[in-house]
Amino acid sequence: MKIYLLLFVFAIIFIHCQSERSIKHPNSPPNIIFIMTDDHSYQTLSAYDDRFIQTPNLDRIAHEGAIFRNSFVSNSICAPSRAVMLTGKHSHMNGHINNTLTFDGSQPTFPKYLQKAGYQTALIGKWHLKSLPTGFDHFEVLRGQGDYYNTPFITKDDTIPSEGYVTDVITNKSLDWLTDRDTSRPFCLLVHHKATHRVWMPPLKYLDSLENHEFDYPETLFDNYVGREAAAAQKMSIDKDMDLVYDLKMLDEEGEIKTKYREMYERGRIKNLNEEERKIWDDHFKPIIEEFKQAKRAGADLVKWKYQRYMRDYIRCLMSVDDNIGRLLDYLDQNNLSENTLVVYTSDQGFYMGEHGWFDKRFMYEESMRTPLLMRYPAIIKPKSEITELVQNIDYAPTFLDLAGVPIPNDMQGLSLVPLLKGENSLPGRDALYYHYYEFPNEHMVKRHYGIRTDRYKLIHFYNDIDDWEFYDLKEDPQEMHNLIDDSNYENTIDSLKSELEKLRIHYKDDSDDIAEIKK
Ligand code: SGN
Ligand code: CA
Repeated sequence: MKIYLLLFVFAIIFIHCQSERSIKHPNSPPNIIFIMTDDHSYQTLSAYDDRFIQTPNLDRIAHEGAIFRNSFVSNSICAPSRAVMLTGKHSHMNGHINNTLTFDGSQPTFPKYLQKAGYQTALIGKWHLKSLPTGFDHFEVLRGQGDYYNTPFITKDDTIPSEGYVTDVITNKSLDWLTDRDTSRPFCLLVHHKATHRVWMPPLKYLDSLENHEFDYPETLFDNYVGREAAAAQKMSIDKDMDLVYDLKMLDEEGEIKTKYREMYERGRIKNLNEEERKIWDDHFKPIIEEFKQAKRAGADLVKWKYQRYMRDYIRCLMSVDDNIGRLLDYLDQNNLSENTLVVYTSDQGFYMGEHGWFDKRFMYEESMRTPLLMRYPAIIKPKSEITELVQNIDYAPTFLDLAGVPIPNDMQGLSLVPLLKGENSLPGRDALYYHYYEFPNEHMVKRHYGIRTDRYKLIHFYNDIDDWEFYDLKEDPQEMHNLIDDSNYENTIDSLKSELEKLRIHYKDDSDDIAEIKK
């Protein structure tokens, strides 16, 4: 009897140690699922802001893990942001400063380091870096921006067609890869969605959703850009640059609504819909087009109408993103993978939902410099963790390597966020963020600029064809409407920020010629 009792006690101790180990000190490196959307604003993720949409599945990642309240990018544009995440280095160091370049895939990236450490690596979805992906055992990527419907995928050997709505297809492919993987090794899977990129083509099943819903207007929808020269010069306004046909789908049969991008929408964007899909699409938009033609809106009325249409399509795309993230999370639960998998959710940058009258991104202003960031990894992250330190997309690569037990290379410029995930509330070596945007002249005409953001202030220098400084006190002016660069009350603060900015440029080794030129 005694021996049975002893065995029972040992068994209890053994089970306890095992569960301790698998929860607190996992003895195998975690799997990583890195989900990224394109142009998803934190304003439309309900864990951040629930004015516009409920995103229960995304919120689940935040509730079961951590939400980063101050998460930013270093260059708010797609391909550069992706290059930063892959390399852990600012744009000037990895060379991919704008969307027009071809990524140098021979350089080290986190998937390559993980691969060397024994991880299986895969990438499904948007890539946008032009050269073929390197560092992945498996990839299926969209051509350039890809399309919303029936879009082809590039694989190692071929280009293959797909059927259906892109967010569903990317998720299906991701689940297939997870199912077929080698279960004896850890994995790192990048699920990179096309949604919610322009031109915001919703899935058919959500076409009618929210049709009668009126979204609240942002306070700055009719911004006049006083004191902000670069903001006044952009071409990304809902009023002037959002195309009625291309962006808002007002393609009338009679051809009376003539716009700059009518052809591009007709022969480009909706060309991929099959006959059946096209019928549902047209049936939905026809009455809206008729009403629009009858109403003859103009001025502020028209801007408001455009805003509502834009929001509806954008949110509908997002509803499908949220559903599909739910499918992925359910798969992890059903396959016993949730405990030992780091799930990361982010976007390649933020987006304007009508703030300052805009769509698109690029500027160092809050809506586009910020990006959503959620992480779940039950082994070390307590549920409902709120992380308020300043973090940036340069930090993802070192974080993944750190969690995988791979030494962080000295030339990576980001910091591991693991201490924050474990509940520490400071990130040594991080007092401020550095930002640098280069894509000018180009679509949307956002001028080149670089700057510094602390937890309270922001200083921006627009250069190249202008030389204009902007300074914001984010506590007093969170919407960045008042450029206080000439306000004598802030003279000392601005001076010290200028010198901090210089230090950051030296620290991150950014001595780009353009900046030097304008400073002479
Ligand atoms: C396309 C879009 C732009 C967008 C860029 C960059 N035009 O060129 O509106 O700013 O992508 O977006 S579109 O007519 O092709 O939709 S990014 O997210 O890829 O950087
Ligand atoms: Ca983007």
